[in-house]
Amino acid sequence: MKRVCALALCAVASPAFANTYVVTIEQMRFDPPTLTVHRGDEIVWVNKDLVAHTASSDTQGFDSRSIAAGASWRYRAGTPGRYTYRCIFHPTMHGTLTVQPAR
Ligand SMILES: [Cu+2]
Repeated sequence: MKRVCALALCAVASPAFANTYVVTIEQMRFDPPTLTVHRGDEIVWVNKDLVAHTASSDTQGFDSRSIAAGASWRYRAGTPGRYTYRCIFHPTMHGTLTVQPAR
């Protein structure tokens, strides 16, 4: 959690009160697997594996497309709701992003 806070401080430029959260993809897992943010916050999925992954909402929420090994993908949380997501390459990889209304 410390690392997340440090990053949030670095990236908190805009908009006011928005935070940045990091989801690490490592060993075929999203870490943390569940995350709650507020509308306007940014989530960065960082792929530390040696293969490509995606963070693809099971509904129409968001889709990173392929995140190459060592790359990352940034998403600003929009419409509040609970979004389950997966890696389209590896069906065992699941995560949940909950977006609450803006602060
Ligand atoms: Cu994957």
